[in-house]
Amino acid sequence: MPSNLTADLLPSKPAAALSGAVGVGVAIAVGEIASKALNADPSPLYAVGGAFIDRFAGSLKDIAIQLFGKNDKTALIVGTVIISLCIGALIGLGARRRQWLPLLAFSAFGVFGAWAQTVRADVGILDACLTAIYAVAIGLACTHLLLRLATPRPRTNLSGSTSQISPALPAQPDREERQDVSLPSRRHFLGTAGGLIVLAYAGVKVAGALAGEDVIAAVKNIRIPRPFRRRALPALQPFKVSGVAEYVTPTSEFYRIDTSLRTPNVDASTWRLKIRGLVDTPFEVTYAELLAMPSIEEVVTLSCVSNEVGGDLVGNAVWQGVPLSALLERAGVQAEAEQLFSRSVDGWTCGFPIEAAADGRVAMVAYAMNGARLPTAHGFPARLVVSGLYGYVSATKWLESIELTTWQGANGFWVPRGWSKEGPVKLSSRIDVPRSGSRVKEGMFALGGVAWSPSIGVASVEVSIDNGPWQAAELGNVASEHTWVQWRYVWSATAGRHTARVRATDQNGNAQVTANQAPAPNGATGLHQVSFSV
Ligand SMILES: Nc1nc2c(c(=O)[nH]1)N[C@H]1C(S)=C(S)[C@@H](COP(=O)(O)O)O[C@H]1N2
Ligand SMILES: [Mo]
Repeated sequence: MPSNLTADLLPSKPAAALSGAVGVGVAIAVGEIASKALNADPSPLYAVGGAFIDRFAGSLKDIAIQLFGKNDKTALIVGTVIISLCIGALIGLGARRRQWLPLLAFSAFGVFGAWAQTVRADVGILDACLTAIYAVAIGLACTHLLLRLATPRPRTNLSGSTSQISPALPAQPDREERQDVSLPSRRHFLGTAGGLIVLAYAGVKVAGALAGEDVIAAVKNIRIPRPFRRRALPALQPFKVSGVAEYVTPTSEFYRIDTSLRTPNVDASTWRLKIRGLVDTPFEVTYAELLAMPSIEEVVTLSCVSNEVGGDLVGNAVWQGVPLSALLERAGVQAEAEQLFSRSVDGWTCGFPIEAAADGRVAMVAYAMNGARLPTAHGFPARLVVSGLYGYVSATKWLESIELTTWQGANGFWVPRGWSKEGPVKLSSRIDVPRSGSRVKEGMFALGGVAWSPSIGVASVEVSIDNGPWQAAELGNVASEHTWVQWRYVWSATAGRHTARVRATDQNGNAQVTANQAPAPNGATGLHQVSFSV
């Protein structure tokens, strides 16, 4: 039974699968560690996840994709790891009979990771190759080590005769010799596999903590200067309806939307903002230089094009930064320039007509939000804030460059993915109180909410109960036309089921669009309605 012998000298199938999976797991971990050590962000794992978003974000035209909440992202990374481990298990199984297979398959993994790092994000080719080489070499070594530990060996010095197996000329041993095989130690194998998993996991954790500490240390010393021109907040609001969004959204509650799988940790000491393209004098500014320029402070409502009618992807914050006009003046914008196109350190892009940076509205490179340096999640060290434009065409976080170009010269990230090239914010209003489905007490009751049309301003808000006549709501105070306004409507609640609708008119006299339209391709329209009972 020569064929049995061959089988006996192979690792068992579960052991082989585990060897391959552990090797791939170690390779992924080494990729994480190496990219931290080399400061080559994103790591191969995250770059592959990011490449996936780039590729598929638009083909699924669902607006949920533009939202891409935090949980989806975790799921994407966990999914990528699980798929990789499964492929690793297959590699291990294949390696039982084809010893060359792991080398080939791991190399393919390495090339794919390095490709994603260099093409999807601009990690340097050298860093990407080094990361891939470390990851492949160490992962491969682990797989081979485990496979060896799992492989039964012929005992050599028993009879001093023919128990030696040559791969080229398989021996045809008899029954006795078949028993001259030392079975691998299962304990030794599992112990080694477990040890490697623990080491890999610990390595990733330690590298992450070390990298995080650097950034925290660097950021601790940042002092935000006093703005050259302040914007006063309304001293007092004429009313307060509990349950209505606060006038200034606390930073911790400010919505967050971006395609980045891991918030870029930008080192402010080496960061440069580049201004280039159709300008007379392209230039760069450092973080310190940016902070030293005369700055403005403005209250601006930012909103996401994906916000549904009644949705909460909108927030109002105090932003401090350098007016775009000052930077553009210094660069000297040429006559052919039509579009202000910006790029983030993680390769995301967007663009808007250059007029928006010059028509007097708030348009700035912001470095502080609600009185503190920009949080990482909202674009540290600097981002764009342009009043009246949806975030997807204007609000580049982790800003890296501003390029002046023609309108045809470039398309932002979302444009080829089914979203309009121009994205002015649509006049919108929302009911915060009562919540849909809630129950309120009989008698005098205040409905309330917010309405916004940044850069134009809201002139009036009206409420209709049970499809009755439109009634004017009271409006709160605002810092400027760039912010939302809180509204209140006091109503005498009668027992029963009711509906309330809200509509707004802007400072130009335009009424809110009542026809229902989904967020894609350029923002939702329709009136917000809630149903409640008394
Ligand atoms: N680098 C980068 N900047 C970005 C995005 C992104 O995906 N990447 N998304 C934009 C979108 S769609 C919106 S709505 C705003 C949201 O800003 P916030 O997360 O600070 O609320 O950021 C914009 N800036
Ligand atoms: Mo957005």
